[in-house]
Amino acid sequence: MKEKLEQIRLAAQELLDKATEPAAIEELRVKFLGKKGELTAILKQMGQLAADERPAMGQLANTVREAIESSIEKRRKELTDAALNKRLESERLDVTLPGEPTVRGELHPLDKALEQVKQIFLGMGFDVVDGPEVEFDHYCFEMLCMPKGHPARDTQDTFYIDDNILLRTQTSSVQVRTMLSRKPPIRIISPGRVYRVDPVDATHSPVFHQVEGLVVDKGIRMSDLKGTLEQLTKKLYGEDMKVRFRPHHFPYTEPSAEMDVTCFRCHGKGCRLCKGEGYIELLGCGMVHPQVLENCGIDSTVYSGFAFGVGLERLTMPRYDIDDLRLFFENDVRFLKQF
Ligand code: 2NL
Repeated sequence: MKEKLEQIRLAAQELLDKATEPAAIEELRVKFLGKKGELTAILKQMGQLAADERPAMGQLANTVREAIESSIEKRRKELTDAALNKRLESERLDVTLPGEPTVRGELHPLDKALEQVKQIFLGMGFDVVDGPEVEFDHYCFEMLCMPKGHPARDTQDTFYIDDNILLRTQTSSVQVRTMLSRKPPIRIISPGRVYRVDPVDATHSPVFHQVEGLVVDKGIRMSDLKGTLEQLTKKLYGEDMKVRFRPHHFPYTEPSAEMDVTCFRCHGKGCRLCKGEGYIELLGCGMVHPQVLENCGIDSTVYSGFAFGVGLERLTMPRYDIDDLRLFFENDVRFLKQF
């Protein structure tokens, strides 16, 4: 029996050394140590032994069982380690290889210009306010003294969703919404995308960007309007820039004006760009019409205000010497890289 046990131990070791799969090892365990296994079979024969031989043989059988068990565990671990190493090897990453360079983009020139405009107005205590591009006719036209059929609507034709909903033609609608929801003093600018029915050419686009500004408080006067817009001009284009105001008409301001700035090309001497004037038209502005204040629930006998509107493209083009509006929207990197 002693020899038999020794044989089993050797046989188990030999088979284990040959095993290369976890499944084979499990098979082996059953074959030797299982209920119907070889070692178990031997143990069952212990009864036939003389009583004084049993303890020593029992101990030997246990030693053999433990030896096989620990060999199985050892082999199992060897196999899983080998499998892991193989996987690590095949999935090895060379972290010293040069990476794929990420091409870093830049802000669009319009975004850069807008950021600058925002900073200028934030510095003067204005809030930046946002609003919907799909807007009610009511906020875009009616509240601004342009009822249906008003001739001013012809020059600001837009895309209608239905009779009362449209793509906004100016961000005045945001200012109206603000006057309805806040109490004076109000100091805001409302930049954003606006829409007009205009065929595309070098100076027109059905989609462009506008920055409107609005101040409402007690005692706001034309001089506040002029000072604010002069400040904007000097901060944007340089301290030597001059502004001038010409009378104009908008249904929502009274009086209304257009503001010109020193010609960017000739610096005031007169050239082809400014048609000898020395000035270039930049924006429209005026004192908020008392009726607009009243429409928004603001007492026009107590409060007054000024407002202006300017195209962001128009504001940006002379700064970077861009002569065609379409360049902004074509997203040609050769153009975009220049700023
Ligand atoms: C332009 C210039 C302008 C305004 C916009 C405005 C807004 C409110 C009340 C009164 Cl809530 N005015 N905005 C004022 C003057 C000019 O835009 O050329 N528009 C066609």
